Amino acid sequence: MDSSLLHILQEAQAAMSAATDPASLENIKAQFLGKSGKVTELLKGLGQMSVEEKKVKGKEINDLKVQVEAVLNARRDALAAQAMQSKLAAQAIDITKPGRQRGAGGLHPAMRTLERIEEIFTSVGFDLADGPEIETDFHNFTALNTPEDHPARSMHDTFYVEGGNLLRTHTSPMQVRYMQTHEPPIRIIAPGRVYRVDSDATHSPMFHQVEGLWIDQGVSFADLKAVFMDFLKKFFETDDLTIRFRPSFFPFTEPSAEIDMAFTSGPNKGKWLEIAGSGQVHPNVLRHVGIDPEKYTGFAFGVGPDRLTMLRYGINDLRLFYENDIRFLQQFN
Ligand code: 2NM
Repeated sequence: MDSSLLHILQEAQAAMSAATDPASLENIKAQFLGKSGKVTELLKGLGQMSVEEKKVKGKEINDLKVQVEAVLNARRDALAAQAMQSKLAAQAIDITKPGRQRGAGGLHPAMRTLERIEEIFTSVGFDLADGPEIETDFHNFTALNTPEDHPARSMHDTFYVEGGNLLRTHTSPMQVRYMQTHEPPIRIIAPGRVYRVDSDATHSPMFHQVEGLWIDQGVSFADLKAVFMDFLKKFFETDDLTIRFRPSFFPFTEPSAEIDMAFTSGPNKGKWLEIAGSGQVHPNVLRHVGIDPEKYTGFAFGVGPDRLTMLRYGINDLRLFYENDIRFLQQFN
């Protein structure tokens, strides 16, 4: 190759290998192969040459063009490979690093207890009752034989909402609704949230209740005792417990009793714990829901599952239930 052509080729090689990005490479390409690039100008010059000269020079210039193009393509490929390399490096992941832990959620202990109680009672033939948390005065009080002047109806004890309605203070209104729409025999439990104007270290304005109800011909306190004992034994997974009834008063039952429980072995042996309220459903309650008290009797009970949860898991402060401290909650996953 003619030394001036060789010089152009070397020039092109130097310029192209100095190019560090595709845009400047394309600029350099134009300087050699563009409309008025150095190689293009040489090709244009062929027009003035004799046929003999054209043959020789034409081939040489064409060889130059092919080689400049080869240099260009090699550099293009190198720059593209470089770009891909740095893109891969930037996106590299270290597969030896530990994965991100995705904590699986779990049920709140209060809910676990509710579900446990539901499971125990439904397994012996009780149905689940449901109902609204905003209730009418009738379903929460009147139908439950609670007089107009009863202190539970006061603003100090009950959250009233617009339209004369209220936040249910117990789960009994669910049972009232169930009795209004079903004929005996009735065997239900009604779990849920209830609300009272009460807030201190041991009281939360919202807490949980589970009430049970059995109405049929000839249902008695003996049945209540059997059903409740069976429940407690299943709940605490032991036969080593005993219960006692203490006379009490509720507007919706007569007679009424508090149910205490004690373990007959273990560290808490002999300590009596108040566990539930109970009683024979008051005839006035049955009349309010259209059940004949001459034909049917029944018992009802109400337990505080939050209390049972504390006993079962050894939790000593009710406030832990509502603070949602992740360290507390994770223990129940
Ligand atoms: C308790 C204690 C005693 C009760 C009564 C009724 C109903 F609807 F049948 F009248 N439901 N729950 C009841 C009875 C609840 O909770 C401490």
